[in-house]
Amino acid sequence: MNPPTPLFPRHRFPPGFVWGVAPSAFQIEGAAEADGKGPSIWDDFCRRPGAIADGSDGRVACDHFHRWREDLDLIAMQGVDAYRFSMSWPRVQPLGSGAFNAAGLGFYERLVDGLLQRGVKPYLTLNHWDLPSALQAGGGWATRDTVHRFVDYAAEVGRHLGDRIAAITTHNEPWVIATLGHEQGVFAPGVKHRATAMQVAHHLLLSHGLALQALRAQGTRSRLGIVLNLSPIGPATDSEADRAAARLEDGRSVRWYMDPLFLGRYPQDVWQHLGADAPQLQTGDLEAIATPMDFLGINYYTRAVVSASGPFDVRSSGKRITEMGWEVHPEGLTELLTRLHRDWPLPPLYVKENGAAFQDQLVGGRVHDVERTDYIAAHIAAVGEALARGVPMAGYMVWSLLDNFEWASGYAKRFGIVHVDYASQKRTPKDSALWYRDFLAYRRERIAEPAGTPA
Ligand code: IFM
Repeated sequence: MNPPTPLFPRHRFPPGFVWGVAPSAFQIEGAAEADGKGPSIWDDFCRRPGAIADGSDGRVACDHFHRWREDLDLIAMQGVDAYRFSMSWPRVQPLGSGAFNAAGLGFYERLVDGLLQRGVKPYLTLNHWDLPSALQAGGGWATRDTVHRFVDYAAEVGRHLGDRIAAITTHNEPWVIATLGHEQGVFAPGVKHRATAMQVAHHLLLSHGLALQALRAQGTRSRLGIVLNLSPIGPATDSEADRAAARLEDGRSVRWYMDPLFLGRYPQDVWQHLGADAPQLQTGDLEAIATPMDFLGINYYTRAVVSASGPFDVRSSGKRITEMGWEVHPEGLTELLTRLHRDWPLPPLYVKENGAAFQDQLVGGRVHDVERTDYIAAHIAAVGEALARGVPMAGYMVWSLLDNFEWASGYAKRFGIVHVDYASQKRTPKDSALWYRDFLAYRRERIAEPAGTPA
């Protein structure tokens, strides 16, 4: 007998609410050197001994570069409105400056046209971390030159695809690039230097604002925005030390990004805390960063609990913990969305990533991933709750369509709603994929019902 599946969340979602699925280029494409693609900092980082838990890399990944038609059929079968994917910058501009690669751009043109033919809206991310290695050799995101290279890249992509893309995200999770990549050094490019990390964060935000201006100057029809990974951050205890530590962490990971994007300034308390590690700004930077957006994307996986005395043991919460060691805490998503709506003047909000890694068993052609299905159902309900509280939610996307390369964790952590057998590249929709498909079909039926029918 199959395990029980969770009920469909019965919250009201507005007409036009966008349901989707998302992966990113480096995590699924493979074909690391095909058709003139240049290397990225993640190709380089994977070669560092010990950088990736299972010693793997993105050379083949899910071989999506060759199997994209099959993958688009899977997406269409899910019945989603939108597919969020990222473009590999070194695939379309191998050195990150100078000549663009027609073959690389052609791949994404075929992908976008294939989505549109299947009735799925393309949601493109320009930077999901795989910076061209040649730019890193010149200093990468720590240099102002990379800001201008990114704006040129964004403008070229806009010229090729701006007429067919529903939404363009500049950067995915700038906090991860700055903090994990340049302060903790656990992600590419593996730098450990706080002042560099803060300069990187500033350049990412600046390049976002300038890219929006360049795309708007072209008259793009795409909606424009950025995607931040945010969590509600609370103290482990009520002590003043824990509360101060939580405030600072909130400042560094939430307000450091939200304040300049929506208020045109950096948070004073964090700036003071950074001292000499605060970034160098030029006149006009803050105005550029605060260029109005059409949407804000949020990636949510868990809450953060901060203790002044060291890492907090999430297992003490008694909640389910995912394979990433992250506590399952859907209430935190409602809390986060409500707080964002309260504290900043926001455009429509999307959850652009939400999902979980669990240990899956493929048995008899099925994966009964009850925990992942429960996780997704509970987080969709949390978005519904935020809507009921007046938060302008416009969409929700599951991370991820396919099992894929989970960065420093390699292939051991599986986030997909579709199982991938990496040896054969066979795709098998898990029970969570079937549940999500049925939920979306049920939603469409409800929308077709006469107004006034109880949800
Ligand atoms: O796989 C990542 C993704 O690339 C960015 N957001 C978090 C996901 C899970 O760790």
